[in-house]
Amino acid sequence: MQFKSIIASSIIAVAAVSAQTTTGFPANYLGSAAVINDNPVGTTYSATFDGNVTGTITFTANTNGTGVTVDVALKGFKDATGPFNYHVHDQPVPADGNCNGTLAHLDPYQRGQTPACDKTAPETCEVGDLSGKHNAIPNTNGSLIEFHDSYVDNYISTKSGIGAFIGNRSVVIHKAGGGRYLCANITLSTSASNTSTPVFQNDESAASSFGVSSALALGGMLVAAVFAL
Ligand SMILES: [Cu+2]
Repeated sequence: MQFKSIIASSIIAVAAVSAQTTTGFPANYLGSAAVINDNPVGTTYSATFDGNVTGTITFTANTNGTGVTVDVALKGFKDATGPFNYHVHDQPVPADGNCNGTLAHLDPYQRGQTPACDKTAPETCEVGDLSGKHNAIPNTNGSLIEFHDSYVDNYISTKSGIGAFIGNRSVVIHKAGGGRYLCANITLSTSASNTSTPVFQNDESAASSFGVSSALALGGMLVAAVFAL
């Protein structure tokens, strides 16, 4: 209940209500990230890579509305040196594909990149710092790797209109040293079915969305089976 009122209010209100240590953080740091507990259930966003890395990162709101499950299924990384950090960045990829156009990490609480994210206190990390809060993609030493990961992140959100919203932004994968390696837009895959202004989706389009993400995750082997459903 308290979080709902925080979310509905401005970011200034978050800073005022949150009481935590800000030692070592920038002076304008607004404090720990709120757990988002009213994500629209059934909403899925995804970022699909189709180049030197192929695959998808899928963001699905949990069924109780709290937190977002992130499924990472990526393959490639032969032509670059890791470990590869990856983040949600503030802006989508511009038309020219230049990853620099995605600007900085998603960081609605203005904590910045220093000090480094502490996995044991993810609420104090940049909201978009997925590899910092969870796992980086390991170095490949020039060989092909497939990276799979799945985790819940309580601070990113599929609810539009708040700072933690990940839709219409992008994921950037970085090389060792921080240079931008690849980027992909985060786009809506499946709409919520229980929003206050319902958007009805027919079964066919829902099945198509499901088919695309599943097929990518399973190496394209289940396309026929899914569409047969
Ligand atoms: Cu980044």
